[in-house]
Amino acid sequence: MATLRQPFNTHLNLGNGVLVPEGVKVVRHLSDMKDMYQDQGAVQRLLDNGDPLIYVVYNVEVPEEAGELRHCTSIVYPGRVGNEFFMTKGHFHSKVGTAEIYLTLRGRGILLMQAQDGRTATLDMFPGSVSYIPPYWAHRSINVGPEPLVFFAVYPGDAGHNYGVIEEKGFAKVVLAQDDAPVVVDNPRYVCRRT
Ligand code: S6P
Ligand code: ZN
Repeated sequence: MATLRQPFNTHLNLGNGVLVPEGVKVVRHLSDMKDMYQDQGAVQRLLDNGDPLIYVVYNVEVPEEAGELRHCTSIVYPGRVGNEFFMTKGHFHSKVGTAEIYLTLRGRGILLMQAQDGRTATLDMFPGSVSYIPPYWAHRSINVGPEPLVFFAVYPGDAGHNYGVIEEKGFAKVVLAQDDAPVVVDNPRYVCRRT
């Protein structure tokens, strides 16, 4: 029989998303994902001016094993690279047939998803939205508002993360600011080929 582990609480600050204990913190600056943005001139200007913080993830320490439920909060800061909103890198799960739930606590976002055949979908993220990402969809969170976008996520312990496909091909859509409002448009740099 598997080892019986002790139940435990984590405190989630519903205002800013910070967990206590903090768990494993992942920090992403623009330099960690600079090739993912459209406007490389804007990327360079921001890098020259100090490499902005784009997002932070606080991961509760749970084994990455079948039967477990990994959970974490993500905080995507407000800002733009040119006219493209700050966003997460985005990924498929390594075990691609695993789902995920996002509960948004603060801010406004767009959850951009893409299936392996290139189909895309979006959901609005707002305080109280519970977004279901079914199996087989890559997912990226985009902050389209003026304050931090904060959301809590739960996913299977053995899901894993596959960043390679998105790093190589991008998403078929990008979210840009037009007169300050977010618009979802075709990505001119999308590498159109099946995974
Ligand atoms: C994990 C879940 C989120 C993201 C986080 C950062 O499966 O989808 O916790 O990891 O929002 O995004 P990314 O694409 O850099 O992992
Ligand atoms: Zn995920």
